[in-house]
Amino acid sequence: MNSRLKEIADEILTHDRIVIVSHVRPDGDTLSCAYAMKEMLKNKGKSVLCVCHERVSERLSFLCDEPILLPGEIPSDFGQTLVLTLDVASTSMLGDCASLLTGVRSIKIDHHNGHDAYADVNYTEEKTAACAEIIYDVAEYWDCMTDKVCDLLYAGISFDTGCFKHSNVTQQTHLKAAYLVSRGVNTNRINKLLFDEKTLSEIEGLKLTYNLLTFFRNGRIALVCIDNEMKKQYGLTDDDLADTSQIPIEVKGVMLGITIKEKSGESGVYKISMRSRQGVDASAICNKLNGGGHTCAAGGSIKASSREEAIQKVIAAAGEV
Ligand SMILES: [Mn+2]
Repeated sequence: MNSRLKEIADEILTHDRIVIVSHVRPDGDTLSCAYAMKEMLKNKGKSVLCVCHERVSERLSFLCDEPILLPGEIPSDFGQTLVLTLDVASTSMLGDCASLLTGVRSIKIDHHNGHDAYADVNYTEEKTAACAEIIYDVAEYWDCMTDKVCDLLYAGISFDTGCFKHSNVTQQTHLKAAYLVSRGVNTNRINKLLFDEKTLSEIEGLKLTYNLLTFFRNGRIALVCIDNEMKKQYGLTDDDLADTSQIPIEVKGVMLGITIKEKSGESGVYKISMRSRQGVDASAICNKLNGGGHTCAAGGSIKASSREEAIQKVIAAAGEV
């Protein structure tokens, strides 16, 4: 572990009351990091709360030993002296948790491209596949690898690598996972819960996604766009559609896979998720669409008056890059 991360880890331990923040639409990495960090700090006698802009989906709730708090639910007398954000690339990814950073010491630990230095201390490892890999280093440094911490770190790493399939996987990723497996992590159980078990309505969401696949630029771009009317028509929630981002890029020959979903309750706002093959920088395209992320996986958000307009805007941005 490098000396800068050691310094940050040392500083965290100087605080006794800590709020850990996960990013909006909390995923398996941000949650695993938060709950592993909470476990370690609790074992060191600290008071810790895990907080997020919104609730955790049912699928990922197995990662949380107690429900995540919304920012407004932090007891007014908690008296945190540190806010620690894990896997949160930018202010917009903090959502309503952004206000928690005013008037209190803040540390950001992350692994996304781009440098939104919204905290007092900003630590980013861009080449690291999962934020959980960074928290792994902290756990090792603190000598805090309990069974529970090992389970959570494995889940975070597996989640952000698509079960070790994405191009972000490195030798380090496997070495860290191998150690966690040697400690007895039930990889089969965790990976099943993360990737394989789907509800019937999630299957309906996948069916709709496959049906809506459209191709641009001689089949090099595959796109799916789902608006609120469609969600209503098919009785689908956002959770039912959470696993669809990977589908367009699965088509052979596609270099850029795009999913666009109108935000529930915010008509006219479209969230974009992109996956790309080598040579296509998804984060550069998403930078043009009020977002960012990794080279091969990124996201953004636009306003459009119709589904067609949303598609047109996104394809135009992709064309520029
Ligand atoms: Mn992550």
